[in-house]
Amino acid sequence: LQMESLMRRALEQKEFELYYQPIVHTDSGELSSAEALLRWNNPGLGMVMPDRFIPLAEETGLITPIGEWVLHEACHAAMRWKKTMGTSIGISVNVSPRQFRDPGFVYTVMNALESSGLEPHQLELEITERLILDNTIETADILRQLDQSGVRLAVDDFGTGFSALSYLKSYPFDTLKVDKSFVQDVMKEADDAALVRAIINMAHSLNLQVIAEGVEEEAQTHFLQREGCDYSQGYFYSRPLPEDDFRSWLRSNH
Ligand code: G
Ligand code: G
Ligand code: MN
Ligand code: NA
Repeated sequence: LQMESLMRRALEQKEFELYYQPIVHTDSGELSSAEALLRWNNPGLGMVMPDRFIPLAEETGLITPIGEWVLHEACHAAMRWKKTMGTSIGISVNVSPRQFRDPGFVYTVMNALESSGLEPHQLELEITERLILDNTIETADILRQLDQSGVRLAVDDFGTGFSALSYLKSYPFDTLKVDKSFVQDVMKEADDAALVRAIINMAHSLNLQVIAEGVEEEAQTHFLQREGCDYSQGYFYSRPLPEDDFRSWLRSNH
């Protein structure tokens, strides 16, 4: 209960902050985009990680205004980088189920794009399988509206849900993010290597791009290069960073 009342005031107290984690081309290691990851700096609680407060934000409905702030902040950050560094960097934003189902969600996305000036294809929304597999008409309709606006759509944590693979055929996704639990053991477990290889091949035959998450070791990058994985993300390249540190990372990697 205390956490809930603190969260209610967190937006106006400006206690939320976005960290950014690079997503690179697997072949070259060059930056492609960044995933925005939410942090809550509360004077009493310290730095709170999203696993601890997103579930409560979902239950209370606070995820709607918080998610709106995240979308605006992320789109504006991508425009700042474009203006100061001259390079176009895509931005990925996590969307949780309750936020996605809010009647104003599509409008909120369009509004974040318009007020920042970011082009729709520079924004990728990450959605979990859990949400997709609800399989309602509303889900299909919202995904279609987002797709038609030019925004990119990614399946997050792919492989950890109850994958009814048929949704990949009927819904307008652009990207699969292979869950880190598979990537972490590709050099140790033949089964995980086989699964990652199969996911990459399946994705490519469906015209989807693949991002490997949780890449921590150089050997994993060689495996992913051999298997033709398009993009990679993980501590091997960089941890999620506050914006200033992300900019420094950008400067030293260009
Ligand atoms: O680094 P990490 O601890 O940031 O993220 C933990 C989890 O929180 C991930 O599953 C991630 O998808 C989720 N998450 C991070 N930022 C956001 C956000 O802005 N919105 C939502 N809905 N989930 C987020
Ligand atoms: O669920 P989602 O994929 O959005 O969340 C990404 C989560 O993975 C965040 O908590 C982020 O901090 C974490 N993460 C990013 N790179 C790595 C990595 O290389 N290893 C591990 N263990 N976690 C990572
Ligand atoms: Mn994600
Ligand atoms: Na993920």
